[in-house]
Amino acid sequence: YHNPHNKHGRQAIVHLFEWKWSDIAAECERFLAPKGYAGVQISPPQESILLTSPWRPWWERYQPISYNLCSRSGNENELRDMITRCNNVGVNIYVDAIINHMCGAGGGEGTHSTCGTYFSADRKDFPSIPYSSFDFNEGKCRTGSGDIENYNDIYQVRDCNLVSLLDLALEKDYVRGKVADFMNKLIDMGVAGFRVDACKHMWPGDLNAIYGRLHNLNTRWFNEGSRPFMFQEVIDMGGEAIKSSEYFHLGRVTEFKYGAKIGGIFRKWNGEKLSYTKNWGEGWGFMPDGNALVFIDNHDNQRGHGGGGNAIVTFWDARIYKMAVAYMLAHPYGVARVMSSFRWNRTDDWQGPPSHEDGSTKDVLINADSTCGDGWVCEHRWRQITNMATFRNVVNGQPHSNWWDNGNNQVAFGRGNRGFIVFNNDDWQLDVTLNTGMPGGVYCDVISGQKDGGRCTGKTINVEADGGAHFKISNTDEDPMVAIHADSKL
Ligand code: LM2
Ligand code: CA
Repeated sequence: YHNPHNKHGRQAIVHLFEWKWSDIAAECERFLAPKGYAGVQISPPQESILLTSPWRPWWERYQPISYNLCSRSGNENELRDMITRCNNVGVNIYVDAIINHMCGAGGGEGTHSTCGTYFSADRKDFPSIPYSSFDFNEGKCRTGSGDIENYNDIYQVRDCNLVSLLDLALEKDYVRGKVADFMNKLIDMGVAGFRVDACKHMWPGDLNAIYGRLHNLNTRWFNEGSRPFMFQEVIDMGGEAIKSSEYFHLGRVTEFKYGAKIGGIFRKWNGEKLSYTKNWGEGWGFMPDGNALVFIDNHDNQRGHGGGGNAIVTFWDARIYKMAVAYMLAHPYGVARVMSSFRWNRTDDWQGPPSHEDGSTKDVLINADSTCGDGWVCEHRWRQITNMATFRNVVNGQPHSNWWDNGNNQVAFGRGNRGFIVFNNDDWQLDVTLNTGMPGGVYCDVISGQKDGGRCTGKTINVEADGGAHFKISNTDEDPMVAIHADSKL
């Protein structure tokens, strides 16, 4: 459950938040495979409630109505086509699975769902699965409101409603069976694993029972006996009764401390300095490397939901964001996930994806310069980020090496003899000769440009025969960092 089953030595996962299946299929073929992204986290594919006040929020997809594969991103045929096409070019698909709950208690009744399936939140009746009131935790929850009121009480957190979302009784064999059927259908279609939503709110024992019922991955694309990759969303910033370590044996776990800490460091808040990251990773009290799924921001905390607070950096802070993502992709700790967002009006944290008048999601527009338009940000296509995803592939398996810092916010480190990166987040120039550990030669900096048919479109770096190289990075550069790797050698 801990292995992402990456193909062709590819390493980074990208979350194509709210993208339609047809756009993801095209992106796998035209961009992700050629650029070397390993996989895609997709938005929840099951049918969800359809909300109109506020208008079609992104979070309606976190309120399931049925397990029909019919969502705002497309129908079952489109989903199947996308999974097939992505797998055919070696890009894995990971499904965001909402199995803790159904829609909110106040969701009403009727056919206001993404494919028109009838449900009644009032009677806890979801006939297309079917779930009835017996399949929910109401009887078990001991709070007055029926909602989670105290995060220090593990029984409330797991048996009461999270923000009123109807909480499933996952200890019931029947419910486990329905959840496993839903996930197995996706596995049989060819997905490589799941981002499991809201794991803090589910008992590890229940998850263990459900995972145990899952099929092996489809042998059309994966080795015989491959178990699905599970990465479990547990927001553990420390200080709560439930710890991410309770989920380690079940799969990987989202390391929320990573983005919160790195945001504070690049913002230079509270005296934080980049030089303090010499022992980044477990040395910072993060979970064991083999358990961690890391990211700079996610779809929740980029807009103030979930964990992390306002230290989190996002595409809105583009300059330090690119540095933070580059740091993550250069560093060996964890399985890394890159965020790919849509723009929203920042006072409206609920706003859904770019859409037409009728609420249908817009296609992702690709501009001539390969950036995106129509409200799609496509951070994963930003040159600096794409090229660092390649860097991660090139240095895979190499140790963190040749660390240097100036005691402040200028640092550098390498990955064995395969890559080297230098950051200047101080308010003055960086001008220093460093041991890169790389073979001598002329390298192309993959931040300011890249190798393009034997030529370099950005800065070039001369590495001497002894591995030494001189770096000069102005604090006013568009991107105050330089990165070179074995495949950027001219
Ligand atoms: C998650 N992880 O544990 C997701 O990453 C997160 O995006 C989900 O919350 C949450 N769990 C439940 O799956 C989002 C969003 C909430 C939203 C819920 C349900 O962050 O704001 O709650 O989805 O759509 C909304 C309203 C809330 C209301 C609830 C039910 O914001 O006020 O509660 O719907 O109607 C009365
Ligand atoms: Ca629960």
